[in-house]
This record gives sequence, C-alpha cells and structure tokens, in this order.
Amino acid sequence: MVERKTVISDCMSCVWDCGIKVTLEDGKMVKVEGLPEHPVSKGYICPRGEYLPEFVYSPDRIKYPMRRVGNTWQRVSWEEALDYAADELAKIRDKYGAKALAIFCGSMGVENIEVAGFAQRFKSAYGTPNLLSVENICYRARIMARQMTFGRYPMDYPAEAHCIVLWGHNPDGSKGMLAEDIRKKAENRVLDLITIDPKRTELAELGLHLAIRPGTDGALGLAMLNVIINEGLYDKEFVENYCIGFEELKEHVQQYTPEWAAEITWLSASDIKSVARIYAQSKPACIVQGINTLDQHVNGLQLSRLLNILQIVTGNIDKPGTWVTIPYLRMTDLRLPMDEVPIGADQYPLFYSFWGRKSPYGIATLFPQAALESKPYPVRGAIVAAANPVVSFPEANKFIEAFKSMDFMMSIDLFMTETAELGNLFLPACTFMEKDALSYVYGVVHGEPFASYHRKVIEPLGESKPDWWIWTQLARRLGHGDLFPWNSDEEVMDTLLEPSGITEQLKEAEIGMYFAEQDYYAYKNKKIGTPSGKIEIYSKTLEDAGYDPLPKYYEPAQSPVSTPELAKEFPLILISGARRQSFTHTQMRHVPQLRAQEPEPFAEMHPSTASRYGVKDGERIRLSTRNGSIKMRVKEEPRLMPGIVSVPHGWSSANVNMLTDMETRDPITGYPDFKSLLCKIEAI
Ligand SMILES: Nc1nc2c(c(=O)[nH]1)N[C@H]1C(S)=C(S)[C@@H](COP(=O)(O)OP(=O)(O)OC[C@H]3O[C@@H](n4cnc5c(=O)[nH]c(N)nc54)[C@H](O)[C@@H]3O)O[C@H]1N2
Ligand SMILES: Nc1nc2c(c(=O)[nH]1)N[C@H]1C(S)=C(S)[C@@H](COP(=O)(O)OP(=O)(O)OC[C@H]3O[C@@H](n4cnc5c(=O)[nH]c(N)nc54)[C@H](O)[C@@H]3O)O[C@H]1N2
Ligand code: SF4
Ligand SMILES: [Mo]
Repeated sequence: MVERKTVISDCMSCVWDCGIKVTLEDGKMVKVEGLPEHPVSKGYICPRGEYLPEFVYSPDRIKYPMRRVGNTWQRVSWEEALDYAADELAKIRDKYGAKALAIFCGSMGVENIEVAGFAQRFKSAYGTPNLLSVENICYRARIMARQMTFGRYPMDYPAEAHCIVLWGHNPDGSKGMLAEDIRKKAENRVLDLITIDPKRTELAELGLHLAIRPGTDGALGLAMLNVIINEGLYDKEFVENYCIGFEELKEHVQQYTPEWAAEITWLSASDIKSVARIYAQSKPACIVQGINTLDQHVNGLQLSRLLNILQIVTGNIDKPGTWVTIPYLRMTDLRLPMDEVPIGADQYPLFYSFWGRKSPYGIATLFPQAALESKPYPVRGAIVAAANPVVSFPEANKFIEAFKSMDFMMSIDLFMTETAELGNLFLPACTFMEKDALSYVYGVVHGEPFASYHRKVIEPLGESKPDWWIWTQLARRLGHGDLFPWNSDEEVMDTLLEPSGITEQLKEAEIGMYFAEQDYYAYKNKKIGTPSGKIEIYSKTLEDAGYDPLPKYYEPAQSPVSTPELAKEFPLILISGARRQSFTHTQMRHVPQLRAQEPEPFAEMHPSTASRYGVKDGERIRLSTRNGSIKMRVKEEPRLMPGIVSVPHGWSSANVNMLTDMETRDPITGYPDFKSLLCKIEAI
C-alpha cells in the first residue's frame, strides 16, 4: 500500500516564499498546491511552485561532487573534492593574497538567508573582500536610495492603497500574488491604477497606461513633480515639518515642464498632467517600483530617489497604503570585520559605504577587468555559489573569458550550469525542500513582515548537501573551523535566529507568523536616521560625493537622442528581462512542463516594427547590438510600443547578455543598463 502524507511548507524558488501543501507518496513528493491559509500568499502559487517535484527530482540534478579531468567531469568523493578545493584555495591565498579570490552569489544566493550568510562568513574567514553578487545589479540601488532619503528603508504597502502606480513593473510576470490582489480591486473599481511601461501589460488595461520610451522615466518623474508642486497638490505640512530641501526642489523642477517631458518620453503633456493629478489626489497612493527595471539604468539610483521624492511631496509615507517602515527580523550577522576593500570601492565609493555603513559587496561588473587585466589587482580564483553569471550578467562573453582565465574555479549549485561548466570542480547543493531553512517576506502586498521556519520535506538526494555544510567543510579544511562550529540544520537556524527572540514560537508556528507590526508615522515617532535628522529631499551625501543632490534627467547612454550616429545603424530600442512565470532567471528550462509553456525565447516587437524590417511572427532573426548578435524568433506583440524590442533574459540558447554592455554603468552604483540599449534586427 502506498503511504500518503501531506505536509505544509513554503516554496523558496523565488523571493516571495508562497505557502504550499506538499503531498508525498512513500516519502516522495508527488504534488504541490497553494496554501489558502497562508496569510501572505493566500493560496497563490505559480507554475514554478506547482512543478517543484519535477524541479527537485530532475534527472539533470547533479547529486555527487564532480571534478574536471581534461574535457570530462568525473565523480569523486566528498573527501577528495573538499581536499582538492581547499588545496587550490590555499594556493591562491599563498600566491596572490586572499583578495585574489572572488565569490559570486546569485539571486538564490542573496535571498536565501542561509546561503547568503555562509557565503559572507566564508568570505570573511578566508580574508577576501570580493563578494560579487546580484546585489550589484538588482535591488540594492533602490535600498540605498531610500536609505539616503529616509534614513531607513520604507517598503511598498499597496494592499490598502487607493492609487497604485506600477512603474516599470508587471506583477503578472514577477509577483503573482500582488497581481491577483490588484486585479480584484481594479475590477471592482476601488483603485486608481496607473501603469508606466512601454508595454500595455494586462494590468495596464485596468487603468491608465503611459507607454513611455524606455529609459526616460526620469523626465516623467520630474515633470510630475513640476505639476504637483505648481498646482499646489503637495502636502505642505509634511514637507515643511519633516523634510529638508523642498524649496530647492521647487525651484529645480521649474525647468522640467510637462511639455518638455512629452518630447523626451514620447507621451503627451496632457497625459503627464493627468497622471500627476490623479497620483497626488487619490490617497493613499503607493508607487510600486519595478524590482529592478529602474535600477538597471545609467541613472538608476537617481530614478529611485525621484520616486522617493514623489511619495514624499504627496505625503504618502508611513501610512497604510503608502510606503511603510517595517521592523526587520533581528538575526545573527555571520559576517566578520574586514579591512580590505572590494574591487570598485574607489570608483563607486557610496556603493561601498556611506554614513559609516559599509556594504559587503564589490562591483561585479569589474570582475572581468580584475581577472583579465589585473586591475586594480589580480583576481585568480572564483567560487560561484547559487548563481549563473555567464547567462545573467552583462557582456556574457567577458565573463566567460574571465572565468576561463582563473587558476581555479568551482561552483556550488544544483545543476551543471553554463557557468559551472567553465570550472574545475562542482559541489552539489541540495534544494530548500531537502533542508531546514528560514524564510521571510516583507511588504509584498499586505505589508506586515512574515517569517517561517521552513522544515525539510525530503532527505537530500544522492550526496547533495545543504549550502551551510559545504562552506563549513571548506572552511574547516582551510583552518577556520573555530568560526564554523555548526553540525546540523537546526544548529544553524538557532544561531541565525538567536537575536530574534522568537525561535521557539517560529518553530511551533506551522505556517509561519507575523513577527512585528508596521511602524506607522515613524517620521513623527522615531528619530530620522539621516545626517540632518530630516527626510532628505536634497541629499548632501550625494552632493558631497560629487553627484546631483536633486535628481536630474539624463538620456540613456545609448539612445536615438544621445547617440544619433549609433542609432543610424541600430535604430531600435532593446529592453531585456521582463519576467515570465515559468522560469526564475536562468533556471528551470529543463522541467518539461514549464518548458512546454515557453519552449523558446522570442524577440517581442510591435507588428508595425516587424513589417518595417521585413520580418513576420515566428520567423527567425538576427538581433544585434554593438556588442554582439543572437538568433531567435519574432513574436509580434501589439501591446509593445513600436520601435522597441523586448527580449527575456536567462536563456543560454539566445543569451541576451551577449548583447548587453557593461561599460554603460550608473556612476553611483555601477549597475549596468539592461533596459535601454540600441539594437537592430535582420531576417535570416
Ligand atoms: N539582460 C538582463 N539580465 C539580467 C536581468 C535582466 O533583467 N536583464 N536581471 C538580473 C537580475 S535582477 C538578477 S537577480 C539576476 C539573477 O541572476 P542569477 O542569480 O545568476 O540567476 P539564477 O538563474 O537565479 O541563478 C541561480 C543559481 O542558483 C542555483 N540554485 C538554486 N537553488 C540553490 C541552492 O539552494 N543552493 C545553491 N548552491 N544553488 C542553488 C540554480 O540552479 C542557479 O544555477 O539576473 C540578472 N540578469
Ligand atoms: N517569474 C519570475 N518572477 C521573478 C523573477 C524571475 O526570474 N521569474 N525574478 C525576480 C527578481 S530577482 C527580480 S529583480 C524581479 C524583477 O521584477 P521587475 O523588475 O519588477 O520586472 P517585471 O515585473 O518583469 O517588469 C518589467 C516591466 O518593465 C517594463 N520596462 C522595461 N524597460 C522599462 C523602462 O525603461 N521604463 C519603464 N517604465 N518600464 C520598462 C517591461 O516592459 C516590463 O513590463 O522579479 C522577481 N520575480
Ligand atoms: S511565486 Fe512561484 S516560485 Fe515564487 S515562491 Fe511563489 S510559487 Fe514559488
Ligand atoms: Mo533580481
């Protein structure tokens, strides 16, 4: 007789941690469903959650340590693998110094607290400052911008909003539970929904849509401020009592009229005015900023600042339905003090540190230069943990060349990724279903911070191991055993949770728990953590470092306006990386059910754009930028504005990062531009 069992758990395949119900037969996962009782996800799961068993039991999983021998991979024991890795890592440290080792972490490797924490700890124990992670292409820029402005990091709380602005964000692809919530409210007409996107997304149809030229959001934001301030639609009491720099802002935005912005953004001045008025008057209002769409521009940090200022002047801060301050779960910081500075700290000083707060991340896009030209110093070894940079990072070719040049390179992953293939050693991690973990979500829809103690559902497959175990064994072999005392998942979780004071409660809460409440009116009740003690519309911190204290508009580095010569050869605008529910980044292409939903990548373009270049739906094209070419099929998409080509990221067969450019970087954060490049298409 088959033994059937159902367990409650959560999916950690992306950052939203949806609650799930897992059915097991004879100890094997056979089915995954959403969990309606889960207070945050409320029963929602996406296809990646549904096909979790196929992902976990994929025949492509690498379940044993593998060592490269010539052109082949050979299975080795853990003993042999770890001894080999420790020897090679020790050699690098002896020969070039510890900072010659770079550790890469991807989205899994920064969002999973255990995976991130152990990479950080290992890095410090070994002595290298060079943790190069997606924190340098995703999300950190917006956190920095909000910290600089508010002295803390307020988060979106759209559930209670009367007006939601989806600014470069399509939650149907990237944050399904929010999409469901918005859809319900917009259909019942209890919401003013504004979508700012070159694509008329499905949600855009439920409200007002501004089809903006990619990379010109700054001009729109400045013109909205112009309207809001000049028409007296701002919150006078709030800006006078709690902020600095309003008068300077008022003067600054006079030059940015709706008519000026209309020409730049390809919108109409009347639409810009309407949106500004609706947003300023329909309260509470919440801008939900694309999770990375706006960061990944040459003026990305300032774009985030601009959205902060829009929320500030309309008084949409620290109230339900606006942006709210959410207490963090207090956890043990596994990092150790470090004097050495990572690559890029000199060129991007604020990314590295401001107000004495140091960031543990280097500038990832400078890795190829360090590897290939020894600038600012040689990097000769790499550990890639839970990341696939040769598909996910800009100018993939340079990353490939850089990894190939390493004296030693190893990966810690579930699969033999395109990046892992370039290494000397592969260490097999187990998935989150095979270990205890800590999962938490902040302010996705309903705001409140929610955490759960995620329990192991099945035993690790083959000889795969939790990430913490792998780092611990490596560290012990390198003589840092005293810093890595842990022997079980539970010991690790107990250490992480120790300062939280809620370890036992969390362990007992089957679904998880809200561990704190939002801090409403924090600006009145708490000290504001900026140098001036006020919310800083005008940023002296930016000014002192040589940047604009108030956001200005800059054209994208490549555009028909800034580089008209280049635009003659590459007349179309390329945007990349709009999310699809079937995949997380470069992952899951091998799950047959998910692959069936999206068998191959497409270059989306308006039918008029396709016909102008003599191509039709389904035909193969060569898509090129000044950096390279890839081949893929055309998908005619009337929702996308003419003149734009939108390509998904994450496909190795048509890797859009062969086309991106790492020289076009935000001067403050070093973020690459993934969203407004110039390209051309040719039929093949
Ligand atoms: N052109 C373009 N490029 C982009 C973007 C874009 O919009 N446009 N977006 C960027 C953004 S925002 C991001 S965050 C990055 C993401 O970039 P990456 O993080 O590099 O991409 P992933 O495919 O998520 O890689 C995660 C890896 O972790 C492995 N993995 C999964 N679970 C575990 C685990 O528990 N342990 C270990 N050790 N490994 C695990 C997976 O198999 C996979 O190989 O992509 C970026 N690249
Ligand atoms: N299914 C799935 N979900 C994910 C991920 C995944 O890989 N798969 N990745 C997760 C991660 S790490 C991240 S960072 C987030 C990313 O999440 P977001 O950055 O919020 O990305 P999307 O929601 O896909 O929205 C991108 C939208 O921005 C529009 N856009 C492109 N360029 C511009 C521009 O210049 N201006 C404006 N206004 N709009 C523009 C595109 O047309 C698209 O509709 O998603 C997370 N969620
Ligand atoms: S959105 Fe999908 S992949 Fe992300 S946690 Fe939820 S079910 Fe998992
Ligand atoms: Mo991301």
